[in-house]
Amino acid sequence: MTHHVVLYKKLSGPLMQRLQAQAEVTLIDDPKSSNGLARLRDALPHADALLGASVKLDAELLDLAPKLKAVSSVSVGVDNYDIEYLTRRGILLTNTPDVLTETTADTGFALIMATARRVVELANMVRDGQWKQNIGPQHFGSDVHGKTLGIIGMGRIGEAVAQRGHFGFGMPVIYHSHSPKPAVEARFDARYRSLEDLLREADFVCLTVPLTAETEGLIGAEQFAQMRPETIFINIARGKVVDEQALIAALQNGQIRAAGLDVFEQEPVNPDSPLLQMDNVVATPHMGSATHETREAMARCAVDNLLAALAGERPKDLVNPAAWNG
Ligand code: 8YV
Repeated sequence: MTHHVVLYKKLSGPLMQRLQAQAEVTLIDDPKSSNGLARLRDALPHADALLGASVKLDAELLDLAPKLKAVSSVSVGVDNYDIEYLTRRGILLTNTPDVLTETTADTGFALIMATARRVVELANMVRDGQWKQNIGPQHFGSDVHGKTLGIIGMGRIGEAVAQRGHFGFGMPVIYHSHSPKPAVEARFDARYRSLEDLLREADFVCLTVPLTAETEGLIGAEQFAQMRPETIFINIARGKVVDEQALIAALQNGQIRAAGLDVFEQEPVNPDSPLLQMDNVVATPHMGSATHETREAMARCAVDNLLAALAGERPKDLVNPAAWNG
């Protein structure tokens, strides 16, 4: 039997050919446009499997897909999926957890460095022909080496950020997570802290938690008030983990020094957002895993997961094992 796969994210030529050799493939390459969404809805009744990312697949949409057996996400985050609904229907959900860890942690440190040393602001000054004399205190940034790195969320990406801080920049590492992680403490000389204590102590606060009902709005006005005026806030998790209006106020009131943000409550971020008007904010377009190598590795992993599921095999990166009845 030939399976019908609906793609809502483009694949490279070799991966597309590999998939087309084993399934009938429909590509919706602009699922967020009204036309693309309409074409996705039209394709769902025939779909045995979906592959893509960055589109919310809720129950209303998936009710249109009675044949669906698997959803393969090209992401580590699974906040775009109703996992209970998928599991109830016996639909396998897979993601791409390991292949993007190092690249996303690199992005975290890119934001730490760019924000602390004011790289974007000063590079723009040079580009704009405004470098007229030796730079002075009004242009100075903050040191990164030796400063205290506070990581909220100690999963794969949090550990990779800790590794960079400890071994690369000689930073004392403190962290907050569901529970203490002795192995992480041994590897990086890291210390567990309550969220409040971490916010009070860290020079850099780096968010790496997944977006869940528990973490949505985790960092709001109360948490920013616990930080120090010299604290730099980094978000490589999800925008909705942060109360964005509280972040804007904290930056405007000098409660924190600066912010490096790769994710936002609404993406793409509103061009009129006050966050984009502040020199002490480095804003990037959800580029955490966005390198040629890593995105191809993610897509390859997603195709592997999807083909395994369609072949009746347990996929490597199964998010909802309760849906597996193999
Ligand atoms: C995006 C990410 O998924 O993996 C995640 O959870 O946030 C990113 O890698 C990616 O932009 C979609 O391919």
